[in-house]
Amino acid sequence: MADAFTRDDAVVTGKTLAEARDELGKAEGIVVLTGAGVSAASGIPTFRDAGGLWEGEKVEDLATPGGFNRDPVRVWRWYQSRRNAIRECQPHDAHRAIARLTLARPDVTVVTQNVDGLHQEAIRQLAQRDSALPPVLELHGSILRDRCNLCSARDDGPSRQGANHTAHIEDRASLPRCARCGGLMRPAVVWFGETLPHEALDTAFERARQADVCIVAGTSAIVHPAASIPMATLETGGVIWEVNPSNTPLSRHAARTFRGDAGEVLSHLA
Ligand code: BV8
Ligand code: ZN
Repeated sequence: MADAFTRDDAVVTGKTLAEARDELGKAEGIVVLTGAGVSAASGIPTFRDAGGLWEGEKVEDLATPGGFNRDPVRVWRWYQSRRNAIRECQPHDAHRAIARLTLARPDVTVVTQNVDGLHQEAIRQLAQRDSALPPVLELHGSILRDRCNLCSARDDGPSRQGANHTAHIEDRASLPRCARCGGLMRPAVVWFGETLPHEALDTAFERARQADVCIVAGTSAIVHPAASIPMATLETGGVIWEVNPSNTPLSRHAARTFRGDAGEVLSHLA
């Protein structure tokens, strides 16, 4: 058992981890809601931390339909550089711990705001041969897939490689077009002001209402409706556990707070 590892204002000790693991063993229904912090160790920058993806950028230029309509070349180049970087990344301890948990327990639901596909990759890598893979609810879509901005036709491309628009996007002429309607293709992610995939969102809230524990790992918890999901667990008598080196708007609702790295903490919990 690891000794205490300290982060800033709080100490996560072996004792609290053992108690928490014990409580998790008794829990019925667990939801794990993740954000960019669980992929940080895989080398994918978060959005709002120092040096993050949005540093020096304006969100409305890069992650809104208006930004895309105004300058699709700029948006595509930003997403393409993220997609190319993500292709080189592997799941890390946090993804693996969550994969172990959901592979071991059918009552564990993985809900992510991340678009990097690393939870699914960790599950694929750890699952027994030809066993059914537990689903990951992707609330904000996937950067590895494209869809048509007009008719929503999808281009899933080979899974990890992502859609095949690897041709470098120089100008409007090189923008990927829909084979069906000729409209502009776009990354299959959810931008601000766009609704989330209904089925994933409804299932996430339903599982959260049924869960005894909602573990919230690696998210600043300011984007809604994702950040409201843990509250559904609280409102139906469950508890929230937060895994994050920093404070978030959910911290005051958390029954257990692990001020540490998601990989370290979750590896001890799962
Ligand atoms: C919606 C695109 C209905 C994909 C993203 C006014 C007008 C319109 C809408 C709104 C409005 N006011 C509010 C809204 C709702 C809006 C919203 O919530 N805005 C907020 C910012 C105020 N939400 C929406 O628009 C959503 N849609 O509501 O539809 C609707 C329709 C029409 C009109 C109104 C409503 C759509 C939300 C999805 C937006 N898309 N990105 C992409 O490019 O990736 S959101 C973006 O933020 C990312 O997708 C990411 O998933 C999300 C959350 O970020 P985090 O993952 O939390 O990352 P962050 O960097 O913030 O934090 C990292 C955390 O990790 C930190 O806490 C850090 O401490 C921690 N950490 C770091 N290292 C570690 C760690 N933790 C553990 N271990 C470590 N090692
Ligand atoms: Zn189309």
